[in-house]
Amino acid sequence: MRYLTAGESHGPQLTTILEGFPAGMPLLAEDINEELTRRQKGYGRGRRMQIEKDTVEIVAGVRHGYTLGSPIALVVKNNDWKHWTKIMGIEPLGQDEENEVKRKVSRPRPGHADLNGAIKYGHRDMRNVLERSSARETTVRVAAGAVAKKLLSLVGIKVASQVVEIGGVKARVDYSLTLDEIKDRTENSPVRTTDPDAEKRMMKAIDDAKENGDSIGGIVEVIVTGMPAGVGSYVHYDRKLDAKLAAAIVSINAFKGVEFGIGFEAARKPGSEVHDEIAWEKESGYYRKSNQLGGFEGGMTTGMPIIIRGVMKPIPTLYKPLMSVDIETKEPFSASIERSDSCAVPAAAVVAENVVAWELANALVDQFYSDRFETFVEEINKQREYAREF
Ligand code: EPS
Repeated sequence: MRYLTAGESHGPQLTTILEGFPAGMPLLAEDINEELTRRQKGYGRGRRMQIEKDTVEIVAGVRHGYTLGSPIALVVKNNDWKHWTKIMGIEPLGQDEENEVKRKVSRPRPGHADLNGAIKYGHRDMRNVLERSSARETTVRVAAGAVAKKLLSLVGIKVASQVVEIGGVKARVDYSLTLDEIKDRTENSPVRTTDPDAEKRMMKAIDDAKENGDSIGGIVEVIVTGMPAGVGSYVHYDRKLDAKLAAAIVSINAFKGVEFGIGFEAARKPGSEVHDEIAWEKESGYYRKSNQLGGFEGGMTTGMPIIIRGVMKPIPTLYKPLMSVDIETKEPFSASIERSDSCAVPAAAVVAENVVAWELANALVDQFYSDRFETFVEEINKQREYAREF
């Protein structure tokens, strides 16, 4: 499967086209809207989220509630567009209009794509860069992921996430919680954590950052249960599923690193304390006695829960100015902005869930391909049976 997205942050709409879903899969706009709403929540977002009420329009590939096997096209309108029709207009500007267009950006923000993007594409107005590099784009990545998540749910695969750290405040992560318990707790937490004590301290850290005109980052964890064993491959670098997931996580705006299971902690432990012992029982087949490797060995799923963590740096658009250089005058200046999020880690957890869902659905469709959804499901169930008895 593949998908592309298009759209500028303050342009008329965001668009995505998804290709490769089998025909006959049930799909409703509300499956997607649920994820879009989840992404918009979260303590620490700025004023833009009060303007947008993201809802999807399915404009191709679905008829009477089922996928057709043709490309699926999704559109999310930007409510903020009405304030930007002149600045972000599609048509060429008249001679006298050029000076009128405000919000030309010649001052790159440290940590953003602004300066490098301007150098690469030759944009003297860095708005041409920031409009597309904005994390607004994650809206349609979530929409695409929501369709993938629907596919996963129909074959018994569940995806959840939790925020495990914000601005240096660590949550106590309880691995005895079921996936449904994690979902319940995080849906009711403004910072999407399962630890009520850390929740208060995380919110305080966000308040402090906001008061200081600063921003803070954090760590999100995605947990997936129900993936059959043996998905992905060890035979080539570009078929390793954990590698694809790592790329998907780091491709989310502001994400800088990724870990599976105990992750970087593996560097500090001997092999006997890292690797998960293998066992078998009649009911469930092979399993691991622990899950330190987070569901992957050799680029393939083990059938154990997948556990991935991603680290998000603090958002670089700061009220507190950092020094930079104006590209017109080459003079130093201290950057100031009009609006920003002080923390988007809770929203990023939802984005992470959905980009992970895409990669997993993609891997399943790759491996158990059928043009018809019904036979695709049968193939996956056969694989589960086969792996159990193997
Ligand atoms: C973003 C800047 C802010 C965020 C935006 C991402 O937007 P604006 O410049 O309009 O204030 O609100 O996030 C979203 C709009 C969103 O939907 O998540 C940026 O520069 O990355």
